[in-house]
Amino acid sequence: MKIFLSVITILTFCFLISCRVSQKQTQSDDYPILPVSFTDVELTDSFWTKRLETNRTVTIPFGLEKCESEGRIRNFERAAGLLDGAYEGYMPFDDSDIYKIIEGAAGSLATHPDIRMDSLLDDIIAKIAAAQEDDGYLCTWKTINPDTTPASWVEPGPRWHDLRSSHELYNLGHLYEAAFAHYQATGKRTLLNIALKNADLIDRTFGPGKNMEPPGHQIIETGLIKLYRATHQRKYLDLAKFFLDQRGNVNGHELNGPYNQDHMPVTEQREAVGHAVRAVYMYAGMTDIAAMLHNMAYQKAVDALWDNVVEKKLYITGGIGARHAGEAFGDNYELPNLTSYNETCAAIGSIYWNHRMFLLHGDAKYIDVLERTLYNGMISGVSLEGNTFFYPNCLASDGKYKFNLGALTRQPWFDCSCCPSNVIRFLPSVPGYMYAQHSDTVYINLFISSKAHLTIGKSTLEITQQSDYPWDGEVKIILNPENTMPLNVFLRIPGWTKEKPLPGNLYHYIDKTKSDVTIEINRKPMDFKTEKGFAVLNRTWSQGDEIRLSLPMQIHRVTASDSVNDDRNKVAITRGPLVYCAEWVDNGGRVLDLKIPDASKLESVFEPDLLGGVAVIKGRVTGQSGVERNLKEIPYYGWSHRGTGEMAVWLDRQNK
Ligand code: FUB
Ligand code: ZN
Repeated sequence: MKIFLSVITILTFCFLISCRVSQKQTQSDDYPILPVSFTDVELTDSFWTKRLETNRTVTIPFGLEKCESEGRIRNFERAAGLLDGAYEGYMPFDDSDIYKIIEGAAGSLATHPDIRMDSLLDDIIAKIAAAQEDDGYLCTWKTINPDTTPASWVEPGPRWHDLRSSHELYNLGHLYEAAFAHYQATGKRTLLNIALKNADLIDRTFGPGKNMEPPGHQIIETGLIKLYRATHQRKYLDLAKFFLDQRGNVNGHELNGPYNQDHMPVTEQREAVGHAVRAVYMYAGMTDIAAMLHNMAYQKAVDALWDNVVEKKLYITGGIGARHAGEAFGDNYELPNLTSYNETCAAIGSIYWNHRMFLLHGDAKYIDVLERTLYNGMISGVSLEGNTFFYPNCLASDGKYKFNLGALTRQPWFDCSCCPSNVIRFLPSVPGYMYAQHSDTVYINLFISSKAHLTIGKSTLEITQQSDYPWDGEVKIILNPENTMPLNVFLRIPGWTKEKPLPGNLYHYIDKTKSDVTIEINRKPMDFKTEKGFAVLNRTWSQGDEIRLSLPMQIHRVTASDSVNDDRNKVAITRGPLVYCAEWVDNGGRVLDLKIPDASKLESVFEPDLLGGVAVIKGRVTGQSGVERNLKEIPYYGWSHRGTGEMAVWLDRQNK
C-alpha cells in the first residue's frame, strides 16, 4: 500500500510538473522572425539620434512635469489615501499617460543609464503600488470616487461599469506594457509585480462564464501578451485571445458596433472601420495571436485588413484615420487633406502593427509602410524642439481651420494627452525596427548609421551602418562576425526605389525611376536576386566584409488613384522615404493656389541651417493668373515650425 501511494505521489508530481512545462512558452510559440532589440543597436546618425536625445532630455521631463502639475501623479496619491480631494484631470484614462511615460523613460534608461531618472521612476512606481487596491484593482479615477450611480460616462461608477467608455482595461493595457519595458530595462520587478497582481484579478474577473465584456478601447491584449512573454504563464495569452474573441460575439455582451470594432467577430473583419487607434492596437494583438498560436483565421483577417488599409485608407504620409468625427477611418478612398485626422497615436499603432506583420511574413512591404509612417506621419507629431505636438496630422492647411484641437500649430499638451505620451513611449524603440533574424538569416530593414550587436547561434555578429540617410541613398554596411560565418543577409530594397512610394495601388510615380539599386560586396558589384522585397546575399562572411547599397534618391512626382476625390489632378513630391510639402513661409505667403507643371525641373538642395538641416526641393511653378514663380518644398515632418499659414502636400498638377 505504501509503495502504491508513493507511486501515485510521484505520478501526480510528474503530472503537475508536465502541466507546468506544457504551459510554458516554447520557441515555436513565437514569431518566425525575431526582432533585434533596440537595446542592441546604438544609433550614431544625425537624424534619429537627435530626435531620441530630444525625447530623452526634453520630452520625457516635460511630460512628467505636465503629469505632476495637472494632477496625474497626485491622483495615485489620492487613490492611496495619502492625499484628500477629488480626481484631477479631464479624462478617465489619465493614469495611462503616466504608464506610457514610464515605458518611454524605461526605454531611454536602457540605453542611457541615469540614476536620477531611475529613482524618479521608483518614486512614481511606489505611488502606483500604494494606489493599488488589496485585490489588485488599479484605476485611480474609480478608486478615488467609487460613485455607484453615474449619470454619464464621465462619472466613474463601480468597477467594470460601462467598460465601453470607462477605459479601465485600456489603462491596464498601458500598465502592462510599461511594466514589461521597466522590467526589461532595469531588471526590477516593482512595476511588473503590480501588473501581475492586477492581471490575476482581471483573469479571475473576466473569461468564459465570468464577465464576458470586451474593453471599449483595445491595448490590454498586447499588454497581456507581454506579460505572457515575461512570465510564460499561458493564462495571460489565453485572456488576450478571450478579449479579442469577445468582439462581435453576442454571447456575453451587447455589441458596441463598428466604432469599437465590435460589430462582427475579429476573424471575419475585412475592412478597417471605426476609431483608428483602437483598430490598429487590435490588429497588432490579432497578429500576435496569429503568430503565437499559429491561428490561420486570425492571420487571414489581419492580411485582409492590411490590404484594405494599404489599398484604400492610407495617406501618402503613412497616416491613418481620415475623420475627425470619431477619430475614425473613413470609407474606402475617403482621404481628405484639409480635414485629415491622422492621429499621431494611430501612426504609432500602425508602426507597431506593421512591424508585427513583417515578423510574421518576412515581407519588406510591411517595412515600406513602417518606414513611410516613421519618417512622415509619425515624426510630424512632435516638434524638433520636443515640447509641442500635433494630435491630428493634416495634409493641408489654409491657415484658418484650427485642425489641431482648436489650434493652427503644434500645442504643448492637450486635455486628452494621449499623443504626447505615445510619442514619448514610442521613440526609444526606433532602433528596434532596424534588424531582425531567423536562424541563419539576418534582415536589414532600415538604414540608419549605427552599430548593432547580434547573437547568431553561439557566435556574435557586429553590424555597422554608415550613411547620410534619408538625405542620401549611399549606405555602407560593415559586418564583423566573431568568426567567419555562413549567413543569409536579407537586405531590404525599399519599395519606393521602384514605381511607387508605398505598396498597393493607391499611389504611383508619374516619372520612371531612372537608375537602379546597386549592391557591391567588398567593392565588387553583385548581381542579386530578391525575395519578398529583400536582396538575398548568401555567403560566408568574414570580419570587415563591406556591403555598399546605393539607393536612387530621385525626386518623384506622385499621383493618387482616381478613386481618391481629394487628390484628383494633384501631385505630391517624394524623395526617398520622405514626403514633401509646400509651406507659405517659403513660397511668398501662399501655396494652395500653386500648380506644378509636369515639365518643370525639380532639384534637391541641402540647407544645413533650415529645420536642423534638411534637403529641400526647388523648382518653378505656376501661381495665380498663370504667373511663373519659384517653388520650395520642405520635408512634411518639418512643417509648422515657423508660424502659421498655408501648407499643402498635394498641389494642382499642370500636365499641359
Ligand atoms: O481613448 C484613449 C485615447 O484618447 C485614444 O486612443 C485616442 O484616440 C484619444 O481619444
Ligand atoms: Zn493620441
